[in-house]
Amino acid sequence: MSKRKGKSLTWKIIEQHLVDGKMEPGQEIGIRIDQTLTQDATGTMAYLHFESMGLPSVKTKRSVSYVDHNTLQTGFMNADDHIFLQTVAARFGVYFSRPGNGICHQVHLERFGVPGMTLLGSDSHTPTGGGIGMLAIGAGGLDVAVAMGGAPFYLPMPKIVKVVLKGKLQPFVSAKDVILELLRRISVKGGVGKIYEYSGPGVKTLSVPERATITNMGTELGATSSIFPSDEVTRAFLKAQKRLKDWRPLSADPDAEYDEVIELDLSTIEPLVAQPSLPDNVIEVRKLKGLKVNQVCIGSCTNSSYRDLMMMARLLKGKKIHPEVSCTLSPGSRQVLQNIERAGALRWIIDAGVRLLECTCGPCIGMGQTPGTGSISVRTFNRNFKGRSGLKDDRVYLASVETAVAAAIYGKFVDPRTLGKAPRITMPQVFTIDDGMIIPPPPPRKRKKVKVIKGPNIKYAPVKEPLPESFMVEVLLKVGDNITTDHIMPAGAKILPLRSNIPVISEYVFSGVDPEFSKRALQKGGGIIVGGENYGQGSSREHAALAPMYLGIKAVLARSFARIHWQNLVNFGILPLVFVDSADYEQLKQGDILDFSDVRRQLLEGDVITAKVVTQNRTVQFQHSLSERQKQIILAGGLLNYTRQKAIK
Ligand code: MIC
Ligand code: SF4
Repeated sequence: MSKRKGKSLTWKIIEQHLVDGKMEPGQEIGIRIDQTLTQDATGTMAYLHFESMGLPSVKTKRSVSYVDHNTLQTGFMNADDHIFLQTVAARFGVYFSRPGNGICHQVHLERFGVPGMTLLGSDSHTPTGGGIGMLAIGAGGLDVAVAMGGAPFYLPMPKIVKVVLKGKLQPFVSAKDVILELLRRISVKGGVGKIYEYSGPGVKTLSVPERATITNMGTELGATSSIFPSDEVTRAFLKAQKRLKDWRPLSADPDAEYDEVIELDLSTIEPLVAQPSLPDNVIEVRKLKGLKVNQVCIGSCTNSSYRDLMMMARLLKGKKIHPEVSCTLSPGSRQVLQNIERAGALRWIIDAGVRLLECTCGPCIGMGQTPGTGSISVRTFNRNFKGRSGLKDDRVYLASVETAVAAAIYGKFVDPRTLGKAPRITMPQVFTIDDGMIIPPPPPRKRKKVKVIKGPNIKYAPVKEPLPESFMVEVLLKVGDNITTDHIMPAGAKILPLRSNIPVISEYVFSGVDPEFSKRALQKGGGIIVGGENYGQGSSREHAALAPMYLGIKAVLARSFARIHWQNLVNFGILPLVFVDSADYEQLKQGDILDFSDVRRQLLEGDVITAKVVTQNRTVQFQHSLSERQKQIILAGGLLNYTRQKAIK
């Protein structure tokens, strides 16, 4: 640690929050968490976990519960979740942002985020907070519950990458294109185990919402987080939010050392788009010129800030949406909507023929607006994983607001630079602020009296047995590279309402890949899954570990894992193992039987676990990178058991 000369901003924040471990890349560290956020789809489980810890109140500086993912209310389940979340928040001292108030990341940035603080959120796009200089990290609901209880959050010390921004973006090129350019270079798995820290003269040319677009989509690089310094631009943003007292200047030392350095000249970036069906499948918009577009969706936590919707409105002023395009808008927050309305810009959007949706995630998580068969959808979102839109063979392109609006007007891909003079968007000196849809918790002495209301759909998480000495299991499914949590545990209008009910939601595990999977798992009394590279990328949903655990999955054997999912597997007692020889991945097939004997001892003694493939009469070796603490979690059958055992001791 002391070998470093100057310190990066990330280093400084981690150092100030360090409670356990050494800050050496890859080593497990524990950090104190100042703030937490949850959203409804992961929050119900998180608060059930918290409730089972028996604490009277959260111990963080600030915890906020948002309802933004599932607001369709097609059945009673959804409304039941909302009332549970509202009452449980009041009971335990959590702020509650009501359905319709906006997407968690956008609202948190506006109303709660504080530069230099740590934020842990049960949503993978929590790094949006890095746009104002927070160290903001996504995790599973159980990790967030533990942090709400005041315990540290454990993670491998990331490598810190300096991204030096030079120059200035050209007209019609925006922050979305910056992160798409990085995705093109680094890929959806290139950022695993890293934090991207932005610096250089280009930083000051970007507004807070633009910075937040970049840190938000750093998640698509697989990164642990992304962060910008807190400077005069941050100050102006917080001042306009009437939160000047929360501002403090933060930056890296001039001679700070980094593990890697990347340079990006903003002036050379052109309008880009991610083609189906991964965010790193990036190409220049001009190369798609003329390709017919049927649907355009503007919104999501990536691109629905004041800056983005003012840009949308200005580009649409006096124009009409193409008659063969369905164009929707889901504003990032009620504050954004109120402010574009006050600025007179909402009417240009309405006049153009845009379909107005709620201030929620909406189509981004498959809650409506499923595209038609064979059609092309252009979205300002951050993920275009196959099937996420609700259509199995969807063709979803990710683009900036500028590119998406151009497509909405012309009904086809058009390089936005051909649209004429680019509007210049300036941020308001003071936003219209109305926190009427944020309910603060009652004072501590009144909290005990709050009755937590739980409808019939709300069920506690099942708990696993400790890891047995030995087990013999069948490969229930073999999948390829870049399997997302949307493959493992799909979301969308049908399945999201089941997030508080593990026995029922587990029927849908891998349903889009192999509809027989969950039935087979139950019939066989469990088994294992074989995966390729970057297994479990995408969402933080712990249901992608919890539901397989319920089905009896004992281990996942993969070529590599995405960070949050790996951590969720450990939390729920599923062994995440990596092939020592990747040729073994090729040879294993569905139906093979593996004998893991003496696995508890093997786990304790080293980093390698050997199993016998009974059906092929040979052995295979796997590596794990579990810390001593994580080994104990796996042995205990998951973090809940481990925490209980520790408490008893
Ligand atoms: C997503 O974008 O996939 C989600 C829905 O926001 C998830 C959280 C969830 O599955 O509830 C995420 O990004 O973590
Ligand atoms: Fe919501 Fe989409 Fe953002 Fe996830 S990525 S939090 S679903 S808007």
